[in-house]
Amino acid sequence: MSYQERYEYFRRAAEEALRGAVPADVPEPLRSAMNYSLMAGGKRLRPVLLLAAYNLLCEDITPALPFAAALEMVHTYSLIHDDLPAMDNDDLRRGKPTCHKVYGEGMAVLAGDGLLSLAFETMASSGHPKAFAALKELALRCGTRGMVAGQCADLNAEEQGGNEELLHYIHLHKTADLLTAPIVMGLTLAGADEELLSAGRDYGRNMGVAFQIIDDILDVVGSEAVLGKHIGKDAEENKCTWVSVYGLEKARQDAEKYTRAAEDSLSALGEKANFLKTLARQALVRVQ
Ligand code: GRG
Repeated sequence: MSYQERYEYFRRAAEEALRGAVPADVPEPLRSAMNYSLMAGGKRLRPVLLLAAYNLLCEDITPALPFAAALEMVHTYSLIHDDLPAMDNDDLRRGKPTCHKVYGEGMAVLAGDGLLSLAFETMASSGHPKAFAALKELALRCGTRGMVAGQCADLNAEEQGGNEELLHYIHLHKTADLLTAPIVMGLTLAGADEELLSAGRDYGRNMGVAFQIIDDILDVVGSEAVLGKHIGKDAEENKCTWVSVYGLEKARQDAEKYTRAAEDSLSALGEKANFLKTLARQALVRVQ
């Protein structure tokens, strides 16, 4: 299978796991609001990362699917809440009106809350023998010392101004934590040893930081039509980004540096790591 075919294989499997994941007895309009954002497309990068990491050790990816779905639920909740007027105040996401524009702010808050708790319900109901360890990894990475902490620093920086230390903290926690979780969860579910888990953590951290640097760059030079969201907002809102702290040129160089570190962290795996290495490279040259 080529890289593209493999990505599509994992993406489709995740898409299928998400279809019908919101239970039928969730009251309306909450159910529609959750499904609206969950099924709005996107790259499905986090589920793909989890399935690829799992697939390094296990052929049949079926047992990992509830965890792949859970990751996308958490990611979607974070996007819904991030788009609210109280945070980034965006009206466009994934090329569509944001959740609160369609369902109202109150319902968007609840749709995010609902997706977050449904993610943990989905993992807990999987019956996988390693479910508890995977669930704990996601709780730590998305919570108050992970993504939520990163978002807190991001909001604070708007008020207080940014600096290098804050910038690294934001990139590590707001973004890299939720890109490291899939790798560690996939490997954990597949029964990896500590050496492989440690390599996976290094890969996720470096790829995650590079991913956010590119996001910062795209907010300056990207295309709104391709990205499906407004650009130029970071500067408008005085955000602490790799571009605002280091400038565009160094941002490009550092994105390359972190991507190479991500690739290198998997070198002991040889050819088996080709998909994840290519994914990190593709993330570097992405336009959306
Ligand atoms: C509200 C707790 C809370 C956290 C929000 C996700 C997030 C943290 C903010 C969204 C804005 C942003 C730039 C986040 C950094 C992570 C990132 C680049 C998200 C976009 O992820 P993609 O590119 O999106 O994978 P798609 O739409 O493809 O899934």
